[in-house]
Parts: sequence; C-alpha cells; structure tokens
Amino acid sequence: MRLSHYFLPTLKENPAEAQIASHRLMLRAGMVRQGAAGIYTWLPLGLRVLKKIEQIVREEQDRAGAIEVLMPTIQSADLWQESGRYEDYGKEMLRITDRHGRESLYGPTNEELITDIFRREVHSYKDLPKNLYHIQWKFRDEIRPRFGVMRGREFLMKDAYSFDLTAEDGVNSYNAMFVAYLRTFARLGLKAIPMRADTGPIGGDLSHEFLIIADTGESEVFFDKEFLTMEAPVDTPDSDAGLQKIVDTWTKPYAATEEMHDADKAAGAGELVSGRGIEVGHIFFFGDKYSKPMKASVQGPDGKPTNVQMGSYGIGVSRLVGGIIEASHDENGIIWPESVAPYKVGLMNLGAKSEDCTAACDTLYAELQAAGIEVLYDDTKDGAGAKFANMDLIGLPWQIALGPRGLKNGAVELKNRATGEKTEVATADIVKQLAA
Ligand code: 5CA
Repeated sequence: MRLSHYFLPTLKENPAEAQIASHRLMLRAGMVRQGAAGIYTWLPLGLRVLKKIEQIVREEQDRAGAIEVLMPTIQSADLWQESGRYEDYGKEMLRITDRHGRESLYGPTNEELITDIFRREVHSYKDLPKNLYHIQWKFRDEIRPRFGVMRGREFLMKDAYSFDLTAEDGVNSYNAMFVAYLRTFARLGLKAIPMRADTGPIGGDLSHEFLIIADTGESEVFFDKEFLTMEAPVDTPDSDAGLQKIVDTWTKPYAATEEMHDADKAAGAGELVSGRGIEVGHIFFFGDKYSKPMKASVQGPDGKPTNVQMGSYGIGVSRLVGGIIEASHDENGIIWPESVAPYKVGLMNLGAKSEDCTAACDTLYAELQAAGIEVLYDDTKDGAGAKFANMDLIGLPWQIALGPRGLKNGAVELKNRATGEKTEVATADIVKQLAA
C-alpha cells in the first residue's frame, strides 16, 4: 500500500481523552475514532489488525473442532424470557422495540439464541458433541465505557458454545477450549494467565478467565512469579510442536496458580506476586442452566430425552487489539508482534525529491509485493524525521529506509522495531532476507 493513497490520519499530539497507552496509541496511529461513548469506527490500519486477530482466533477454534456460524446482532426478547435472563440482565442490555411493538435486544452474548438453534435441529445423542462459534459484534451498555476499545459498549467477541450428552463429556469440551485459548494467545504474542473465576451473569460452576498482566488492567490477580520471567512467545513458529511446547510450559506454573487461586492461600505463598490483569478471554461450563428451561434435549442411548450439557467460551477480539498494545509498546509507539502487524514492512523513501531514489524505491516496493510481503510504502514528500517517527508510532516489525546515500552504496537500512537494531543490507538481498 502506498501511503499517499492510504487513509492513515496519525496525530502528533497525545489526545487529552486517552488515559492509557493503548488508547492513546490507537488514536495517534490512526487506528480508530470514537463515534459515540464506547462505540468506534475502525480505520484501515486498525481494521487490518482486528482482522488478523480474528483470523488467528478462527484458526484455533477450527483446529479444536469448533464450527463457525454467524448469528445476528439483534435478538428477540422471547428467548431471553424463556431462560429467565431478560429481567436479570439489567441495564447493560440494550432493549429495542420495533415498529410492530415487538421487543428485541442487541445481543450482549448468545447462549439463548444458540440453544434455540440447537434444540430445533439436533435430536439425537449421536450428533454430539457439537461446538458452534461465531465472531460477531456485541453490545453492552456499560455504565463506564473507558480505555478505548478495552471496555467498549459495542465490541467484537468470539463466542463458542459446546453441547454434550454428559457432564464428563462437557468438561472434555471445556478442556479442549482451554488448550485452544493457550495456543491462541501464544500465537498473538501474549502471556495470558488462566485463572479460576466467578461465573457472573453467564452462570454455572466451572469457569476460567485468561488475563494478560498490565498495570492498566481492571482485575487484581495473584500469580506464580515464574510467569514474569517466562519468555513472551512472540513470533512463535506456527508449528504444532512449537505451540505444544508453549502449552506444556504454561500449564506447569498454571497448575501452581490454580492451587492457590484464592487470596487467603495466596497471602501465605511466598512465590506468588500480585498484579493487575486485562481479561482477554473467559470460559464457562454451566451444564443444563439453559438447556433445562429452554428444553434443549436429545434422545440418549437409553431412548430417553436428556438435557444437553453446555459451556460457553468468549474471547474479546476488539479488546485484544488494545491488550496487545498494552503488552507491547515503548515511548515512541506500538511494537506489533509479526502475527498481527497490519503490515510486516514499512518502506521509506528518504529521497522523494530525487527521481533516481524514487525509481529505486518503487522497484523495491514492487519486488516486496511480488514476494508476497505485506508492505506499507511511505512515498510521501514528508521529511525523513517525520517518516521515521511515523513508522515507530505505527509499529510495523521491520522498517526499510532508502535514501540517496544508500542508493549510491547499493544498500538499504533495515531496522527491527522491537530491538531497535539497525543493519545495512545490500538492496539486492533485502527481499530474500525479509521473505525468509
Ligand atoms: N457468553 C460468555 C462467553 S462466550 C461471555 O459473554 N463471556 S464474557 O462476558 O466474559 O465476555 C467474553 C469476553 O469478551 C471477555 O473475556 C472480554 O475479553 C470481552 N468483553 C466483555 N465485555 C467487554 C467490553 N465491554 N468491551 C470489550 N470487550 C469486552
């Protein structure tokens, strides 16, 4: 993409309304703009990151055997009356009345709707287990939307719903999602800690939150200090063996944390430290909480109708954009893990006034594209200082600078955004090096 053709409204100054780094940087890097309290437009750069996160979440759900559907944002109030949650959910639910006076709502979550679909279509235990998920916008009329996309009113969530015949099978489905979450967050370059959690308005008695540690998090957590020294799995090779190693490492200190999840025990345990966490995922097993009142049953092996055992599994896809920035930035801007970076490479023409330099940059841009490398090409007439600052702000993993001096030497300057390391690379070799 040529920057001169793009829509990237970056800001030089810190916006006054932003209290935390991710909110500030998302506004400054031209990723989002607020439409109304807690409701955002995703601008091109932000949208690319959102889509990449969504795709990693999708791949790991698919890998775990979940099947994608797409449910609507607007739901009928009837189903929520059946489950008993219509009144219980309270003011967070945005209620809508249509022209015929029918009560509807903008879905804050989808247990009722998916249970309705399931009970209409599935009638035999032979069709179990099933896990259906979708990635769809939700609305919760949060009393204090804040921190940009971290606590929005409209937000993108992946929610999966499992259906099993027995509680034992249901817990197996729960565990499969647990592992899928560890893999997902590892691929996103995050250290996400699973913690025992309250079930809140979703209900049930087995639940884990997945938290990333950041000072700006909203939950207080106690965790094994081994987590702090563990290497963040940035740029994890997307291989089964590589990911399995991460899952294994994480389940070890996780087991220790699990033992001591309540504060009483945590207070006596020297190895535990306290910190603040951002909840990026939450999983629940709640048995027949919805299947019973909504009569979602299948015929069991004994021929008798049996209420299905259900769980639900959420990931805050739009919250993750902010969460990843909280976990990975410096004073100059964002540092994207390669897996979710909006572009892998930023190419800067530092001699935009010279025809030769522009021709060389144009050629390099075409070669990078031909090699399938995602590249944002700063072909504008801005000065070098402004170009460097902008690239650091938007946080692409690799920066290539080509100016008149490099042109003479047949070399470009390659900078690694995460380490700051700069190297001279022969122009002839750069595409091969970045494609590797
Ligand atoms: N039905 C269950 C699981 S599918 C559910 O709704 N769980 S939840 O309430 O915990 O939400 C799932 C995830 O959505 C949370 O872990 C969080 O990452 C994200 N989320 C929840 N509320 C917001 C919000 N106001 N803004 C941004 N993300 C949110």
